[in-house]
Amino acid sequence: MSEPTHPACLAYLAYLSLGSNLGDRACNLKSAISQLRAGGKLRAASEFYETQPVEVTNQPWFINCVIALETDKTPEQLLTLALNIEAGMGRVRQSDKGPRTIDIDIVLFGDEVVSEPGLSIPHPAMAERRFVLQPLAEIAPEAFHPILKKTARELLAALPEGQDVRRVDRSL
Ligand code: PH2
Ligand code: MG
Ligand code: MG
Repeated sequence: MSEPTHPACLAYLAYLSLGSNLGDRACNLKSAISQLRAGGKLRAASEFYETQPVEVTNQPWFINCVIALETDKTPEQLLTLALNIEAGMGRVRQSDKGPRTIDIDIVLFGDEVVSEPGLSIPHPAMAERRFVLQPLAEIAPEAFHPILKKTARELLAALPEGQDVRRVDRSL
């Protein structure tokens, strides 16, 4: 991102969606969250939710959560950190949207809009995904989608029925 729109002195509030459906899912999320602290200040972390797989449905249920990270990194730097954490945790990209030990997606980055190869912010599918909107609305109901001009709370309320999302005990 170029200088005028992203002065290095300004911190942005980024929302990241984390998901795991292989191995010890809750443990994987906790490990990723602690590693993401390298990217800024962890301002909030949602509860953990066990979620029905969507889009590619013949795979194990996920555990998902959303965190808020105050960061002075650029979106590209934050993406690089996320990809490095995924790789370090042994993520193997076997199939698009298939099973994974850890997936870290930037869903919002302040009210920035980013459209680059490999990085689209807001995340293009966030408005259709209960596994993103429910934890996001839990920690930030007023988080604002800069293209759809709607809050997380409004997007969640507009979702059709379906997509089972159940809060789970973090210690499980
Ligand atoms: N991620 C996907 C595709 N489908 N379903 C759930 N419940 N949770 C996810 O994190 C998820 C998914 C692609 O990233
Ligand atoms: Mg994803
Ligand atoms: Mg991803």
